[in-house]
Amino acid sequence: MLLLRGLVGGSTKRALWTSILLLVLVAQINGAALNASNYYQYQVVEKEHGGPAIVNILLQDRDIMRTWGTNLTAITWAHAVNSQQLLDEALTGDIDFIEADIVLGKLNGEGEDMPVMAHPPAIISDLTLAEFLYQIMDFNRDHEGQEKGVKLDFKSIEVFEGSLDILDENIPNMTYPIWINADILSGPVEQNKSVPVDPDRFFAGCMRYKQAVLSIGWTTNWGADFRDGEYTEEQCEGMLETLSANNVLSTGQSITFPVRAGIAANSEEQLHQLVAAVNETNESSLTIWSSAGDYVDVAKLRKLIFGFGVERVYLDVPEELASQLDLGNPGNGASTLKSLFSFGFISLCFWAVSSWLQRL
Ligand SMILES: *[C@@H]1O[C@H](CO)[C@@H](O)[C@H](O)[C@H]1NC(C)=O
Ligand SMILES: *[C@@H]1O[C@H](CO)[C@@H](O)[C@H](O)[C@H]1NC(C)=O
Ligand SMILES: *[C@@H]1O[C@H](CO)[C@@H](O)[C@H](O)[C@H]1NC(C)=O
Ligand SMILES: *[C@@H]1O[C@H](CO)[C@@H](O)[C@H](O)[C@H]1NC(C)=O
Ligand SMILES: *[C@@H]1O[C@H](CO)[C@@H](O)[C@H](O)[C@H]1NC(C)=O
Ligand SMILES: CC(=O)N[C@H]1CO[C@H](CO)[C@@H](O)[C@@H]1O
Repeated sequence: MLLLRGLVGGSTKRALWTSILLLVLVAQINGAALNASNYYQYQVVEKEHGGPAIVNILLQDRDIMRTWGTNLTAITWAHAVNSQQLLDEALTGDIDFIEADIVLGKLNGEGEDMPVMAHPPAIISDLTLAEFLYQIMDFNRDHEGQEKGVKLDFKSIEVFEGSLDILDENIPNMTYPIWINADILSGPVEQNKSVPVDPDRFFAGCMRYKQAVLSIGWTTNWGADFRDGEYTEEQCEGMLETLSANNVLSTGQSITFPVRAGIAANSEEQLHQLVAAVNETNESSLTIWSSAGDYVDVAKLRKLIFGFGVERVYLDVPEELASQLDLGNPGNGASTLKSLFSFGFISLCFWAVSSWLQRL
């Protein structure tokens, strides 16, 4: 202070003090802006393979915390892992979750019908469900901290019920995420080609796997030539009705709704209502999936994802769509404001203060 007094005098001194005061104020505002954003939240833990910074969340009801992150869209998927070769690739690859389909069919086309890994109309596979689960468990045992999650998509109620013995043996031993998926209701667009999995029988079977996430959706009819079509209010209400009729909302099991990207993009309001309704009693999320070649309104889908937030949306879509979504760039709105505050505010204020000083 003494030094300052000796060096400057008169109006220059007053201007300097005002600018120091302003700078202190600016630094404080800037700090508060950083705190108000989720900036710190994303900086707590680095993901193992160098993905975005993340924090711990609980994916199952055991006391196992994992660093999957609050950014659920950053979780990576191997989709339709329905053969030995694809399973080998998925296990050695740098992905978090293995998704596969199960039908009642034949191993290598021979012998009795049993649960095998295949997507209809295929009913022949070189991989049975039992072997599939065994190999993943074996891998996960040897790769602590890099375990892969499993999502099983059961294509009929017959194959689900025929798999219960295998699931009984395996699921209690799983120390990693397990999702059980089925399309339990007829959905968009006027889908009437495939028969949904009977919801009552499906939930009855699922009740014994408290640690499993229930992934429950609608059958869909969509593709490259579709533009209109949405998850209707009736379809979402139907989902709520079957959930409450089967007491699913009182069990504490986590729920995710798998929705097809192109259709979900048109259904923002209904999906918000659905998730909010389930949220009253239980945790729920969306899993956005897409088939290669599906028409998707990318702008609308981005809006949907940022509307729910990346901490509530899993994203299992082809790479092309994922890159079009450009989720690293939230675009206009709150997030832009956030980064403007975080990184641009100080320099903006320096500029303001210095131009003000020049006018004195
Ligand atoms: C920001 O949050 C941290 C931790 O909650 C707190 O210690 C710090 O004082 C806050 N800073 C400001 C400028 O509010
Ligand atoms: C599951 O764990 C039990 C007890 O440790 C063991 O006896 C059983 O063989 C395991 N099952 C599988 C499929 O690994
Ligand atoms: C399925 O839906 C289409 C289009 O609405 C309709 O033309 C067809 O008759 C329906 N088929 C059955 C079996 O209901
Ligand atoms: C879900 O419920 C919690 C607690 O009741 C609430 O804080 C949160 O805002 C709800 N989220 C949505 C998306 O409705
Ligand atoms: C979430 O993950 C996606 C995909 O990895 C990434 O592009 C995006 O930047 C992440 N967002 C946040 C807020 O971390
Ligand atoms: C994860 C979660 O919120 N679970 C709750 C689901 O609903 C039941 C009944 O209201 C609660 O007991 C669980 O804690």
